Amino acid sequence: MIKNFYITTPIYYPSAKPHMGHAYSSIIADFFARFKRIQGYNVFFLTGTDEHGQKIQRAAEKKGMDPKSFCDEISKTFFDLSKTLNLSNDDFIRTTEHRHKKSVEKLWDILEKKNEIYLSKYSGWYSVSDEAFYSEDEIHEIDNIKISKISGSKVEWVEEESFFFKLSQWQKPLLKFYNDNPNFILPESRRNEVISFVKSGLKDLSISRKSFSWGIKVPSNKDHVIYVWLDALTNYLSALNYPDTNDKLYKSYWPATIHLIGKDILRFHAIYWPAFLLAANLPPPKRVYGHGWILSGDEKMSKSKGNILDPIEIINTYGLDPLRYYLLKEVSFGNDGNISQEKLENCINSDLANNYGNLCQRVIGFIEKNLNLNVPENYNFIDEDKKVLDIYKNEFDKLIMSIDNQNINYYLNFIQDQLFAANKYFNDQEPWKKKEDVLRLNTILYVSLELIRKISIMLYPIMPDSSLKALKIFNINNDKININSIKDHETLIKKQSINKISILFKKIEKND
Ligand code: ME8
Repeated sequence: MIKNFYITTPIYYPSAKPHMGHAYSSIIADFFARFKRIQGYNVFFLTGTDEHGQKIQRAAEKKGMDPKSFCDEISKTFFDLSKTLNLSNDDFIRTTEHRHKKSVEKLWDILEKKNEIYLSKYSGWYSVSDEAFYSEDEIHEIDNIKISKISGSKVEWVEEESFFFKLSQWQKPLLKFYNDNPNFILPESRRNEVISFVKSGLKDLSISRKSFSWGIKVPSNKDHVIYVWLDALTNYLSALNYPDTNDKLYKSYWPATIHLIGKDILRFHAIYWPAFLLAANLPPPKRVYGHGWILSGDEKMSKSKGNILDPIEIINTYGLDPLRYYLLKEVSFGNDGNISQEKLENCINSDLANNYGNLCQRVIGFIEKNLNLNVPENYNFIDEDKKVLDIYKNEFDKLIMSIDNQNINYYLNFIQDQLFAANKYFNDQEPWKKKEDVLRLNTILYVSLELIRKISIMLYPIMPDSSLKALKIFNINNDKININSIKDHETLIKKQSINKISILFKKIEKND
């Protein structure tokens, strides 16, 4: 069985510095990438920045900078954020790179040769903020300003010569593709939205602009720049060294396993992208998952709305791993989610400091005092022990399936339940009262150690640093983490020494 897994985030516009919404998509993608790695897959995880188009050109002009220097500056803040978030991405692509230009030009060339492109004139509405064309019925007027009903952003009238992609011809093949690949668009509600949009009819798509210059030139007509979405979507191929389809990366990882995106850019990924690829005779990605929005109050958190929670500030105050855990747990994945500093603090205190941190401290502290930091030398599991240990084996297939269906909340609920169960086990078994019964005492401690090991492995994709700190107890490092090993509960070698653990999460003092 081929065990390759290719996951991507959207490539972000470096029009302003990153915010929590960007951090959210990236952290989720990192979670899946890390999980699949510890499941033994070869993983390629891609993120980057989308640097061409009118939106960026205007943002640069506003700052009085040339677009390339402007992109260099802001793309770096996204690159730096990828480090701050501890992303395990294998590449960071910028669409101003030569390797990307080559790839876009080739794709254009193929589409042109296959007669999928023609020259005509575009007249209609365009949102620079979304870099999207909207039809008359997708527009309304508020206070004399024309606004997209879909995104709420301002639109302007565009009339210019343009190349078109024959999208209308792809309506039927796309519907067939959705039908043959029922899990191509997830969650299901988004799939239904897309299908009904496609069923309502597709118009040919304008894929070049003439009135500005910041972009990749159409190879056969240098007066035009390629529409930024055709340019941007191709990043998923450029990073695999397309057009060299014999390249090892391309061969191993295309078609992508999953493009993880926000629901705002579903149309581009679920309609235009597979249409371009089918037209170029390339296989479309296997899945596009459109997650919900991080809200601030009732509104989408966004640069243009100015209601941004700065991930860097939050990380400086609370640390990275708590933020990663909180975002994954708090938002019902696929839906919109409201986050707040107060709920983050409660989550740190209850789940992380009280449940996980405390379990590690208590068990290791007890073993330090009573067994001189050694794995017990004998044990004999009774039913109560097997009950807390076996659940990992019994639930394992469901856990893997939950990940493969992007059911993050199932996975997190399981961890929360098992943290609770492990603490309860240690309390109920009262090892401090069993000092006379050495076999029972040893068994309780052995089980507790195994539970810490299992839970810490499960937490690795969510909180890599904290998990590794905990796994140091057992000298398990990055390369040795294997999710399959949570099924096992006799992995610890008797009498082997274990390491102490420092405080994992500090409790937040609350005034009320
Ligand atoms: O759309 N909640 O870039 P972008 C959750 N360059 N996720 C959010 C979010 C929020 N409030 N705000 C942004 C673009 N995101 C294009 C993409 S891909 C070929 C080109 C996340 O900088 C979410 O993933 O506007 C959303 O789809 C993406 O950032 C948009 O980032």
